[in-house]
Amino acid sequence: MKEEILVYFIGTAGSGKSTLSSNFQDWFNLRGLDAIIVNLDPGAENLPYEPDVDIRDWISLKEVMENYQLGPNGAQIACADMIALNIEDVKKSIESFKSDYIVMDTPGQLELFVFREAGKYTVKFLNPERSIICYLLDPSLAKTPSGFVSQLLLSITANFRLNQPQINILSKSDLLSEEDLGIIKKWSDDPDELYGAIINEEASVYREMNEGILQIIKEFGGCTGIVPTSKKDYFGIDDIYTNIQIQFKGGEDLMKD
Ligand SMILES: Nc1nc2c(ncn2[C@@H]2O[C@H](COP(=O)(O)OP(=O)(O)OP(=O)(O)O)[C@@H](O)[C@H]2O)c(=O)[nH]1
Ligand SMILES: [Mg+2]
Repeated sequence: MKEEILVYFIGTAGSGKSTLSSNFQDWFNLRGLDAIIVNLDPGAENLPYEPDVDIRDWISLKEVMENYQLGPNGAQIACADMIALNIEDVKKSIESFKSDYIVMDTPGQLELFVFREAGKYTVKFLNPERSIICYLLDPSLAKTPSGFVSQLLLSITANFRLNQPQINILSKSDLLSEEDLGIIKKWSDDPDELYGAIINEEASVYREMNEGILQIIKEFGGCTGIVPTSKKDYFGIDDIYTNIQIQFKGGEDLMKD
């Protein structure tokens, strides 16, 4: 494979993966950089972009529902597993573009990609040396201390499963008030602030559990450096780009090539 970088957008359903994937590609193209988008969601109905490589060319959620007499959830699981069966063709198709950046838009339900073997297999098969995970935290789930911590734990789980460099992103940040955004930033900069907020929110019987969980978040860096993004004015995409450059190019800027 060419020395490309694969950027996987992962997050809970509706967290903004497809929109950010699309804006990410546009941002690159506006700067004269090359980026293609791969849609890995067999159940996607209305994508905000035209995929360059599309898993729906190989797998159809509707057909799987009909052929195997499955409901939508069972069919999603079967489809997620089928991605692994078609990954060789997907790889060939990606390679044919010879692109520098490959944006990977993953299925709506996080667990399909993170918990099932097919997701891990996909990352390993395509290019594990040149892959980075962008984990999207949904602001509607991250506004309370316990909601924020739950999102960080999911992010750490994704990191544990996929074992790739990872950036935490606070998507749709335009939906947060200045005050809420400030509070979330404070929590993400200082685990002790987060601990204080959690203790205030939850009954003290959970104190030990809270301490244990916060310790995990501290140890695995789950809290640090969350990048806010928004679909408005490509907000935050330059920060994602800088993080990726630091990871793979030691900070060297592709745009200066
Ligand atoms: N205000 C605002 N809305 C956003 C932003 N990004 C996405 N949305 C909206 O959030 C909804 C879900 O966005 P998607 O990009 O489809 O999210 P997704 O994670 O791909 O969703 P699934 O694949 O269905 O899980 C859509 O209505 C988007 O328009 C944002 O930055 N700001
Ligand atoms: Mg999507």
